[in-house]
Amino acid sequence: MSDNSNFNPNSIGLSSNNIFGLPFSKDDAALVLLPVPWEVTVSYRIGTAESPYHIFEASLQVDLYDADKPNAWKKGIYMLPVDENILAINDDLREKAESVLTYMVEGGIVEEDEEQSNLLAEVNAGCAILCDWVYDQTFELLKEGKKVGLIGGDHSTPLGYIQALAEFHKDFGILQIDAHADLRIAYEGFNYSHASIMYNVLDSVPNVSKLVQVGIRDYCDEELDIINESNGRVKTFFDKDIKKMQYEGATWKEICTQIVDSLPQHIYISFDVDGLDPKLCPNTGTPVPGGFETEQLFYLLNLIHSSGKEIIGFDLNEVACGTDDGEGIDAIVGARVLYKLCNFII
Ligand SMILES: [Mn+2]
Repeated sequence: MSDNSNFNPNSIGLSSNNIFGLPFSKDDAALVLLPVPWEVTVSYRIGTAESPYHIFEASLQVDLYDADKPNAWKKGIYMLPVDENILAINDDLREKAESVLTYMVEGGIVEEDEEQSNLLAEVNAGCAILCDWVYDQTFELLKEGKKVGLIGGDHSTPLGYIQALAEFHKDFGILQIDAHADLRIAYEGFNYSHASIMYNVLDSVPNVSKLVQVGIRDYCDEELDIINESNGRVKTFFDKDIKKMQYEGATWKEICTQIVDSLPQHIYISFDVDGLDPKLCPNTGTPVPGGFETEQLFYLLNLIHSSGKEIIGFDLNEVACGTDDGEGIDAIVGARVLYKLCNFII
């Protein structure tokens, strides 16, 4: 156990400490954060693999006092070091995926080209290995009795974590904050695409009895069919419909109550930062106009908490900075969203 008797929560966040400047070790933290520096299948703009570094940096500026959960941090939050080996595999596979994407964008048919087919197969195999790695890492932490948060990386990263949670929970729901439905089947040929995460979850984790999507404003016909044919397993609060309810006089409390009522007792939160208004995440991979203010979603988290339902895990994904030094609003917003998620899970 680390000796935290000299820690002053009112003073500057020390970079020699861990995330949010907190002095905990892995052993004495109730919540462990797993960084997954991965963006192999990103389809538009890169940068999110670096976000664990940038969020860590920005987290040192977050004041520890959280009016919603003033003492939560005292239970201990600890972020594991970024695994450099995973980052190196990401860099290698990212180049290969880019070759396949360029070939496709130029009109090539991957299946008809041996070199591109081999590259695609290699990318898919590497993404399967990443999924297994995330499963192993998070399974071990859950077995130790830790709460776990995952920091992406792109939105493909939490699949292994959600599969590991299913070993501990017979029935749980996912609250997905996102601009995108992410229900595509093997988007662009990538089995583990960021745009396929929720399809893969529904397909491989029967324990997920409900997927509640909030803020969705970019989706295709195929995804709409999956929602409509899900027999209620998927409930989507489209951004357009939320705004319409508000324009016609519904309060945010009424809308959030509908969202919370749609969720089962145990809830996993998959927070894609692009669910927010893009002014708050201008460098994310696939920004879409519309979305939410942070405070609106913090209100939703408060309502979940006061409903007596339990948040059993979360991921924060698709934060990207656009600059090597991580300056700008993206990491600042990412760190604050992360802190709020941390405080509501412990
Ligand atoms: Mn998204």
